[in-house]
Amino acid sequence: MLIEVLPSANLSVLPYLQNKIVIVIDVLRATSTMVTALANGCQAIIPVLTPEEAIEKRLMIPGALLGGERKAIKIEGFDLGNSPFDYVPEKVGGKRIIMTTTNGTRAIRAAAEAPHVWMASFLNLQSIILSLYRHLESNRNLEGILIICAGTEDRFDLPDTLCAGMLIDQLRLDLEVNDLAKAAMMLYSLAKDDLVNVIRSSDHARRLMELEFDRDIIYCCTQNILPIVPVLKEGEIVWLT
Ligand code: 3SL
Ligand code: MG
Repeated sequence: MLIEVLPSANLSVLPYLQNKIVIVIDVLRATSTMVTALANGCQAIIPVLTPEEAIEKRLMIPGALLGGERKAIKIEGFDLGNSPFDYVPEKVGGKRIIMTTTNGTRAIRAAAEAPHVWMASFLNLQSIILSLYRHLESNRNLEGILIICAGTEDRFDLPDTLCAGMLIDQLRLDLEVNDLAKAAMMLYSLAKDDLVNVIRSSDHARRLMELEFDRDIIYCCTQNILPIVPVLKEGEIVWLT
């Protein structure tokens, strides 16, 4: 099985999508927050590119909440930011959320043409792995797995790459990997015994700590606590069934 990792997402991912299962990772914080929202009873998340698109979409979905960030801060007039702690059951239970973030939702939208798009984070990695085994078994036409790290504004992002490395490290499949997949595994094996501190030292985590989002980082580094695989289905992110 071919497994490739891309360092960031924009429309340049398009040539890689055919016959692939795509896994989008934005550890800090979009995919971690999405998994949390679904675990807390949110009905669906609709990823959009801009705050304006979000506001326009809400006109067609009465009762939907607006969520997301720019420069890590909640967008003015939105109901929720991009902290997983915003997405508590009392706020998101039974709701659809229209969400826009700087990197995560952009990566998901860039991947939308792929036949299968899933969202991963440390929180749900074990469920991703178990679902991959089942899915590959029943979809023999798939040619490989493409992991798209959301990256940070088109640049390499250490937390996303470490999560990709852990995913590949724990996949018990006969794998052919690209160079970044190899590098991700190497980085993960160097960092795994001190993962939280390595992630706290990354560029984006330092920025989040300046904004007092330290507990978000610790939460987003927690492994395998949410048994959920979010999947993009007709433009909405829902549980894989
Ligand atoms: O870029 C994104 O999608 C965000 O998750 C970034 S932040 O952690 O909210 O700054
Ligand atoms: Mg990120």
